[in-house]
Amino acid sequence: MAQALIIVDVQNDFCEGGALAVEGGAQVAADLSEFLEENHAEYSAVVATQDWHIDPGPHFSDKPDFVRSWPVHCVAGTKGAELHTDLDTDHIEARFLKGLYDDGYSGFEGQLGDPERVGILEGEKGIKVEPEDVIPAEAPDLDTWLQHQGIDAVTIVGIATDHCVRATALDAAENDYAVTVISDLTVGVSQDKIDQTYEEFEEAGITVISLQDL
Ligand code: VGL
Repeated sequence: MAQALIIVDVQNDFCEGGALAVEGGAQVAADLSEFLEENHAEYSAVVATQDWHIDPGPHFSDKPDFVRSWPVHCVAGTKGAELHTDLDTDHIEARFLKGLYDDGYSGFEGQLGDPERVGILEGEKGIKVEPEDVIPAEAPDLDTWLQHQGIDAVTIVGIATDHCVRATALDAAENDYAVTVISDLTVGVSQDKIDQTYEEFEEAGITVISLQDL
């Protein structure tokens, strides 16, 4: 089996000090860097997803319920939308940007883009670059890209267990990948919803392991 590692939304805004901080987010970033150093060669591909909001409608709210509506976070092109500083990006070969104009919970809604090009293009051209300009019109979505690489199994880690990790893992199973989630390389928002998520994973045939099982 050709296996990809999908790192979901390990972004500044989802870690301590960010606009929608999930407790333990920065620790996941650091632990993932260590994990990548030791294990990157086990994966045919290592990719990351990023929440990349431009105008996501009711996903943003002044009175968020933290279930379906959220404080403003991961605005495309801002520091909060960048991958967390403690995450070593050396082995990440592709980024998938999602949620430009909607919730974008699942990485499978993401398209290949290069978020760091915003600043570079602005420097080169001396003009304001729209965040969506870093996603070419013909950019593949995550499923198309994985298929092109011959990937048939995915391991999913990142933030948040009960939202974007959940949606990405369920979509991966739906798209017939063999799916593994490494529980201690994820962190979530609400314990009730995390427990519910693990039940859904079991029903969907998703394997949940901890680092010790590796
Ligand atoms: C997420 C809440 C709102 C996530 C994204 O990445 O899990 N959670 N938007």
